[in-house]
Amino acid sequence: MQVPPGQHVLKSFIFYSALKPPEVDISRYRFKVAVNVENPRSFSYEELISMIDFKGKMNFHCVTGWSVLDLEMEGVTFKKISEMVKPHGRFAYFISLDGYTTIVPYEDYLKGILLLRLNGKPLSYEEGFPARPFFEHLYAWKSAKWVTELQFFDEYRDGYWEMYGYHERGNVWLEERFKNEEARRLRKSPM
Ligand SMILES: Nc1nc2c(c(=O)[nH]1)N[C@H]1C(S)=C(S)[C@@H](COP(=O)(O)O)O[C@H]1N2
Ligand SMILES: [Mo]
Repeated sequence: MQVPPGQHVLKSFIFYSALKPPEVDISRYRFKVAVNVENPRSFSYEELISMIDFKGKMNFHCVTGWSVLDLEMEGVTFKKISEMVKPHGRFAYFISLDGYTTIVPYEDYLKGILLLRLNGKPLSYEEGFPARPFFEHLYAWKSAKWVTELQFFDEYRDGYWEMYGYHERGNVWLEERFKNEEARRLRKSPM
């Protein structure tokens, strides 16, 4: 089965931006990985591009019920980034240039990539240029556009949508959309 339960397929993305879209100055852009790691690093866009070690087709699933299939993605595996920085923590926490945040359990984070190129081209601005994390098995709110920092923590903390009741992990096959029934009723949408 290719499409997870409760999802329908669209031909292209619906662009979302919960916060004011940020300014991106690529010459100053850094992807910083420095909290709770043995080797703090701050990568420029060029460095990230030179580190690309994944290319393949993946599917994209928004928790509101739409999916886009067979997207050709290129990026740096978080496995590789972890080998470089040597993190300590049970959760990966992402921070974007617009202030958007999200959290991913460490074992799920290790299955993902820092997405840099989509369908043969760099991400467009609307798609989150220069980079966004991507996890095929998690809902797309975990894919923070315009990401600029990755931190590690032992303690769970909410990111932007998790604060409104969306799930700590968000596995698409287990339909982990909301933390619990109360969160489902109180949910803030659209997202
Ligand atoms: N910075 C930022 N990243 C974000 C969001 C957002 O509002 N701001 N929305 C999330 C949600 S809910 C989804 S479904 C996808 C949408 O990606 P798209 O705009 O490329 O379709 O981005 C995710 N990443
Ligand atoms: Mo979404």
